[in-house]
Amino acid sequence: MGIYNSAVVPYGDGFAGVFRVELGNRFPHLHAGWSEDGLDWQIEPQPVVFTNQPPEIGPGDYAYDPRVVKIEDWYYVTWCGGFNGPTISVARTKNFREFERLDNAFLPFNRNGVLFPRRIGGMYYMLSRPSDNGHTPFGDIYISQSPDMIHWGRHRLVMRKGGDETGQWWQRTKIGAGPIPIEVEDGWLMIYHGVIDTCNGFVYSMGAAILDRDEPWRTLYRVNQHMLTPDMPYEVSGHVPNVVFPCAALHDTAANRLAIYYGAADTSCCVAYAHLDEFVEFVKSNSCVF
Ligand code: BMA
Repeated sequence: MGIYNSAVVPYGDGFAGVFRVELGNRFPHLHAGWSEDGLDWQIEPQPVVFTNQPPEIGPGDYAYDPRVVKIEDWYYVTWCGGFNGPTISVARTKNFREFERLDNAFLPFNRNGVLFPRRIGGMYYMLSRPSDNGHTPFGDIYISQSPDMIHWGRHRLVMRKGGDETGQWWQRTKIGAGPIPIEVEDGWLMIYHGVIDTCNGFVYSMGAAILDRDEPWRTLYRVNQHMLTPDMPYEVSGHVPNVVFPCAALHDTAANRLAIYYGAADTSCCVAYAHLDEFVEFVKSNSCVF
């Protein structure tokens, strides 16, 4: 059993979220959840039911690693859905009770679809990682644009995984966008996961980059070391050991606060706190762009 790799947003006087829930058969589903303080969550016992389910876009039940963002009047949910293999599925809701599916954003195979919180130059933007059908070494982050949340194109490469030539072993196997990017003074703060393959399997850590505000395929800064790596007992042991997987971040610029929600060891949901300005400054002053 596990509830992990989940996404939360401010909602009403409290918070709402979409959670990856796995029971004993380990088949992942999305469940809505509610919280007054962002820490103590009531998770709906039944998975999200969509108000529409066009057969052409694949079943909605296979679903994992959700991200949630409010853009204009809607909360959009993106997740890794089953469409003859994993790709990025999309739905929208106003109340976290009724979810309307939109078309899948991309062809299979793709993972880690992460929307920007506002249009840029009139277009919606989404980060993603085209991939293959399994957990093989493959994966750089791309960005795509859409005028309507349905048709995605103008694809650009944002960041490649690290390797010997960069000295960035912690992110040498694959990288994937995490929380919804946060608009800061220097551009878009993009928190992401980076993976290394070791003799004992993959290790998932967290890093961050700053993307250009108007041309977000341009990376201005990219941290040259992991900022969170499996260390605590609940990160190094669980269903899948050695995984920290950030999927959401709440921030309060005026109060200089950042709360990063991440999955630990494919088992539980955790929160890490930072001062937003120190976090950004760390990325800027320990940067290697490649
Ligand atoms: C990734 C995704 C994540 C998971 C991670 C580690 O490819 O499947 O959901 O947390 O592997 O198992």
